[in-house]
Amino acid sequence: MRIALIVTLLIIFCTIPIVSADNNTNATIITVDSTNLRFSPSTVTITEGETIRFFWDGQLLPHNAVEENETFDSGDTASDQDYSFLFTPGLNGTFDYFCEPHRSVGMVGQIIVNPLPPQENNTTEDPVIEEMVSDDSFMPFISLPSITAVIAAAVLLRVEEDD
Ligand SMILES: [Cu+2]
Repeated sequence: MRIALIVTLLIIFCTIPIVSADNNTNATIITVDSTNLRFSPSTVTITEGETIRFFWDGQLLPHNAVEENETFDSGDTASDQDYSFLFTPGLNGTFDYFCEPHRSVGMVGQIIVNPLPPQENNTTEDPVIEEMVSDDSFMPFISLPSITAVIAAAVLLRVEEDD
């Protein structure tokens, strides 16, 4: 029965969907380039519902990122920065931002936020919807046959041992 137990555990581990890390990798990162006085990339295009992450560390000069109309503001200048801003659905357009101490030397950037594509009834054109649908179908598709297989394997092994 030890083999059946190992097989069972392996199959259970293999069928656990790996989704936990996905949420944090969705952000578009803006950092500071090697000249120390430019955002990199200085222009990004995203879709509403996505996150921008201002991230840099160990910078020679302290920086921040402030939007022209105060849509976002990373706060005080810092050599180590990790500031995220979510463009919630409905918040779209062109957002110009700058680094306060270095704006005059051209440390500015632009974020273009496209509106979400129009939602049509029951179509899977939207990648977000497609992703959710495939996630939902993933579990029943994989787990039902595998559980059946595990039970079958356990029964077969037990029968063999009894012989
Ligand atoms: Cu700066």
